[in-house]
Amino acid sequence: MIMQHPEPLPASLTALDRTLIMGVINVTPDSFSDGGQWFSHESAVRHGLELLAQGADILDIGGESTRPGAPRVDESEELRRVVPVIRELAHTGATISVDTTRASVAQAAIEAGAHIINDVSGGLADEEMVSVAAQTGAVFVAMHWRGHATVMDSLEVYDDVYLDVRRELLERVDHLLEAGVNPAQIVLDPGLGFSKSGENNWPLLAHTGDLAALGFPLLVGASRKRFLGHLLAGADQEPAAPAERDNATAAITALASVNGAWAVRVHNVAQSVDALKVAQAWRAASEH
Ligand code: PMM
Repeated sequence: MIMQHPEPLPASLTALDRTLIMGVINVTPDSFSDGGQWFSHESAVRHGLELLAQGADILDIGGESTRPGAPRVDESEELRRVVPVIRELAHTGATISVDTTRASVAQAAIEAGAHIINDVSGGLADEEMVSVAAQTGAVFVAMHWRGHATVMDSLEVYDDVYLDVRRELLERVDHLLEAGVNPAQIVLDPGLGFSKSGENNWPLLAHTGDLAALGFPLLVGASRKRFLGHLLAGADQEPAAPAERDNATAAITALASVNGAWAVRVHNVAQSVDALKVAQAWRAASEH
């Protein structure tokens, strides 16, 4: 028996008058941008509290690295990493998202207090996932995905990256609706960096407004990704290190917001809070 989440998503998360910030907590030893930093239970919880204090609206907690080439983690290890952290942070009243492609982990996370299933595979990796989404009523982030981290770099072939991603996202929507998921539960995400070469990411960002206009809230996850490292490469062509990509990430936060993104998924929450203040002031002035 799958548990229905006892509380609906807070109204502040469904109002679309401002872009929300999803702060990332990777409870992993090997994520590309912050691997190992929040691997212990205590450091993950402490980091979650810091992100909330900085202004995060949602905490996204994941136990499996999606870094290109990363090996898969056992289900029991993934559960051990994320469930206690979710339970403790959910107790503070925070809105929690679980970053997982496994139905069993999504279900356990919801039982521990999570409101949102953030499935980078959009329901493709585990055929049980769509039933968990349908039966729990949790918000479901369907990200554009073509394969696990071990193979994803070999799958970056597109005729037109925007049209192909758009079509494949709408196929996920059809599948979710057929499985009984309520359209109000669905959030879409273009999956920046997942089976996308550096240049594939920019047309997707440039089409943020069109993707947001599909009728589902749009989540944008550009934070610290490789394509930003390449953009910021110095004269020696060495990509900028992940922690040096936060200013560029904040610029994307502002631009994604003025183009209608529902939320941005970021590591550095404080910088994106400032970027969103700029975007909000800009939008407010253009409405007069
Ligand atoms: N990117 C990563 C992990 N999870 N989830 C969503 N919805 N969108 C993303 O773009 C996304 C994600 C990879 O980044 P990380 O390893 O720094 O968490």
